[in-house]
Order: sequence, then C-alpha cells, then structure tokens
Amino acid sequence: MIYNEIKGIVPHFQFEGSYLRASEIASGNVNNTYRLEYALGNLHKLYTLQHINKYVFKNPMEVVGNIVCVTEHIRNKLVEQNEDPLRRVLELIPSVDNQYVYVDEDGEYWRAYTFIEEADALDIVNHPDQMEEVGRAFGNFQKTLADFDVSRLYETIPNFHNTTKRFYRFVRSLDENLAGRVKEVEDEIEFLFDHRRMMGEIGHLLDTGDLPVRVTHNDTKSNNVLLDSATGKALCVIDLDTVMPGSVLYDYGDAIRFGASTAAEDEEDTGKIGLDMEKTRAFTRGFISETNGFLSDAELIRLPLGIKVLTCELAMRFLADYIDGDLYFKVNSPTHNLIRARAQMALLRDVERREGELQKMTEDYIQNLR
Ligand code: GN1
Ligand code: MG
Repeated sequence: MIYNEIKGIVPHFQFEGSYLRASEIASGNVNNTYRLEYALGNLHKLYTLQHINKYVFKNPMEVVGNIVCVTEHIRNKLVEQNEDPLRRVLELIPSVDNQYVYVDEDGEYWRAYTFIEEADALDIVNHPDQMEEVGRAFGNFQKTLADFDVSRLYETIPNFHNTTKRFYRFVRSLDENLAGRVKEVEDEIEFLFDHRRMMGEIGHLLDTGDLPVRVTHNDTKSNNVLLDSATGKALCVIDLDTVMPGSVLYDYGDAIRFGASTAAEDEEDTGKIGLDMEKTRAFTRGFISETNGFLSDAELIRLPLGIKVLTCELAMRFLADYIDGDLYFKVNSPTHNLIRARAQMALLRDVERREGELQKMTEDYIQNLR
C-alpha cells in the first residue's frame, strides 16, 4: 500500500488541507515519486513527494541546494519578463521545520514540490511537434541559465558524464564480476571496447578548452519536460537533480537518444530500434531556436557527436549495472538492464549509419543561422 510508504512522511511537510490520497509516478529509474492529493475547502491541492535515492545521490542536501539556487534563478528571470512563474518552474514545499528536505527516522531523505497540473511528461514522443517543444524547453533552460555562475553548483554525482572515467569503472566491474554475469555478455563488452575512444571525445574537447563548460541539465529525457495538456506547449523543465557543469552536447545528445528513438529505452526487439530523423530535426529546430546566438560553431557542428556519446554512455551504464547485479537503476526483471544496454547499442548502430545525414542536418542549421 502506497499510504504505508508515506504516512510517516507527509505530516512533516507544509502541505495545505487534509490528505486525500496518493499514487506513485513510476517513470523515474532512480528516485521514488508520489503524487499527493489534499482537500482544502472545495479545492484539491496536488503535491509531488520524492524519496531521494541515497545510493545514487551520496549527498542529498547538495542536490536540493542546487535546486534551490537554480529554481530561484529561473523564477527571477520569469518575473523580469513579466511571466507568471506558477507553472513554469518547480516550487519546493518546505518541511514543518522550514527545510527543503525532511530526513526521516531511518535517515532517508524526502522532498516535496507543488504538482504542476494539466501537464504531460512524455515517456514516448508520438509526434515531431512534441519533440520540437521538448527541444525548445531544454534550449530555453540553457538560455535561462547561461548567466548562472557554474561555480555555485555542487557536483551532485561527480564525473557524471565523464565517459572515460566511466569506462575505467566499467573495466573494474568486469574484473569484480559481482553478479557472475560477465561470461554472458562478451559481445556487448567488445562493442563498448570498440567505442572507447569515441565515447571520450566530448570530455577530451572540454579538457582542451575546445568546448565550453556550461550549466547543463544532464538528464534531458522527454519525460523531464512538462507540456501543457491543453496547448501542447512546453511549460517547465523538471528533475533538476543532475544540473551541473557540463557540455551542451550532453543535453542535446541525451534528449535525442531518448525522445527520437523509434522505440522505448528498454525495447527488447532490437529490430524495432532506430533513430527517427523527423523527430531529431524537430528537436534540433526547437533547441536551436532558443539557443540561437550563444552556442559556438564548435558546439553546433558537434551536435551529432553528442548523440553518439550519450547513447554509448547509457549502453555502458546499463551494462555495467547488469554486471554489478542491478545496484543502481530500478529493474523490472533480472535482464532489464541487459535489455536496456542492447537497445542503446542498436540505437547507436543506427546513429552511426546516419552520421552523414546528421552532419548535413547540422550544417544546414548553421547556414540558416547566418
Ligand atoms: C535515470 O531516474 P531518471 O529516469 O530521471 C538516470 C539518468 C539516465 C536515465 C535513463 C541520476 O534518470 O542518468 O539517463 O535514468 N539518472 C541518474 O533512463 O542516474
Ligand atoms: Mg527523471
């Protein structure tokens, strides 16, 4: 029963009204998220309650510290532009002790937000227009935070998109073979070894200064954007747990690998998996329309590299977790992580086949910007 999971927690937040019911929002792979309904007179107030995964986020106070700064920055910008921040930025609900985190008796961390109503977070993008809106939302997020001082942010997961370090950790997992699964996945291991250098390219370009460090979201799945249910327009970027210094290629690449795939992230039939070019173009259009003017040519020309690196990174993360015995991502079966890893590899193969097409698309956009 969901109520039993949260009944000790909800009295510790400043929710208005009396508790009616709760349901679980199951789309996240890491934290547990609940939608709460309260009655306040004739009104129904909705809230989001989240249990922060301590295995993934070693310092939840820092995660929430980042969110406080980032949402305040976004809110101030909206107010400056005479826009109503109500449905446009996440709003944390304080605990009864006026903290943005409640630590329960077991040392578990919880936080709460106002629930943004009549909005959709898309696990699957059905239409290119939706993908364009997702692109606009993440482009706008970049734009809004372009003048945010990166040094104010904690690195909530150190080296999150450092694929070179992740590769070394992956090799360590092979050596440790915690779940005894290495033998079953020789082909997949070889695939990742073959892609080792490509995976490290963004990190290398950041190190040499060829790519700038920006404030990035780092988890730009389509379901981390809310679209207005009535108009279909982008409202708000959510899941700010991994907002950190990074490269714009991370945000671009992760969004495409998730939202522009022809199949779900955990599709078992790899024959169904490919890159939808129409959705890729739509996202790119939305993203560039918002970031127009401040992304460098060095960044724009490498957008396709972002897709390759992020798809490969996720393949490696899922496979590493399979090998480790499913310690990090939530799974619905013993092979879930392996299925996810294979799906990402299938997608990467198609992205590689389309490299010429992707490069041409990018160059056309750059021409249009001039
Ligand atoms: C996790 O929990 P969720 O779905 O927002 C993960 C992302 C992965 C994603 C893959 C902190 O995000 O990095 O890309 O799963 N978040 C973390 O679906 O590791
Ligand atoms: Mg999420």
